[in-house]
Amino acid sequence: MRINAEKLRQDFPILFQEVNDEPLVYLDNAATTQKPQQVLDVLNHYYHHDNANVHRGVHTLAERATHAYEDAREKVRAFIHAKSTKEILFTRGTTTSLNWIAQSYGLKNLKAHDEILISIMEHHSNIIPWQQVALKTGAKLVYVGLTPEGELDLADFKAKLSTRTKIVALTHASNVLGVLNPVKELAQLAHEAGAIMVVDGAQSVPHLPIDVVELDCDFLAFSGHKMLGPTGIGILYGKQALLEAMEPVEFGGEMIDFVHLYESTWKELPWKFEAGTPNIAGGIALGGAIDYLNKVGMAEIQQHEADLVAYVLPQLQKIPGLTIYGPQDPAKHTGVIAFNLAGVHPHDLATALDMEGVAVRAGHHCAQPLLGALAVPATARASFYLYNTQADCDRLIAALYATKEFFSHGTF
Ligand code: 7TS
Repeated sequence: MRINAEKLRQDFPILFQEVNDEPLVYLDNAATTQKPQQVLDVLNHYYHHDNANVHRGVHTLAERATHAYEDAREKVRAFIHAKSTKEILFTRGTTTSLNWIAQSYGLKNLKAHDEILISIMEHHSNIIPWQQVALKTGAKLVYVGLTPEGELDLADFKAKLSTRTKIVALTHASNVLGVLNPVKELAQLAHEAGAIMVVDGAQSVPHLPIDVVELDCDFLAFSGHKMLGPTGIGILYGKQALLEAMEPVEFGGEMIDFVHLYESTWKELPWKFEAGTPNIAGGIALGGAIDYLNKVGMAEIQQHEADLVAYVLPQLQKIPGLTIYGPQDPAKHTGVIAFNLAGVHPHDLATALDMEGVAVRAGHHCAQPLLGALAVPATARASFYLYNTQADCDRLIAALYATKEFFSHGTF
């Protein structure tokens, strides 16, 4: 069944506003997504009825809050098909999740001359934590490059993967190129080489069905705010055996079993990693976001975005002077499309589109090594989600022609 995006849009109150006297078209979903009324209601309900600290009180509100928070963890588990809630850690977001892996697993398991294999298309959040670990351990950071089409170069990956490789850390979907990397196949190759497989799922988990058992990744990081949930909440999935053997990154309240004067013991998984009062409302609302996504259907969301790309990409390709980065075949492109218009700085382009009510991002998209490889300082980027429609695509195309016209003739 195809998604009825016109109907879904009604659930997102923020979309119904004018920006610069034009109805808003929100195409910055790779940065963050909007929240449906159902998620706002969950947040509101929690603070109106159940607010209390979790895991410590015996009073009714504390029990309700704890139950709702742990219920949300179970929803996350089911959503990515993890085997146990012990494998689901609440974090602040993808960035925190990746830092935890680097600081806990990385620092403990890497030594000088070991290699960490990442790719040139990584977000800074999947680069800098590894740089830091490499600096501290003497391990070496190795980059996989791109094919001329802008996809991950599998031959280069295979050439650089060796018995020295201890960690492979790759994004599932690029936040610039709009490509999906074959992480299942890559995980298998990583395992054959004796490495673990870390997947940055920030741009994939919100957009397609995910099964961590099938992917056989060792860790998966993603953010709630990119999948209709609030900011400040995210997930680190890790295989239980790995997490059991790892030390927490943060210490303090909540995560302890018993505190002696000079040493302490930790709670069991997943709580041993979760020091301090967590983002309770955020976790519960992420559960609400998952309920919403499940109701729409992840396969349906993936299909909807593919339909939008099949509709809009050929139209973008027809605009003279417009360069699109990543694969040119709509079937290979996710709902993230980065582009530049000849003679117009991407920031000016994004500002001009905003004048038409169309919100896109411009900049380096926290992927400076990638932009270096593409030899551009910045790009504009449109990114789609379940509430975007063909009418939104039409508005983007019309706004691009209007911008082109303005910059060539000075008549906006
Ligand atoms: N990894 C990828 C692939 C991302 O796209 C992002 C955020 C992150 C990690 C970090 O996520 P966070 O929630 O911890 O910030 N990407 C973007 C973007 O493309 N525009 O703004 C944020």
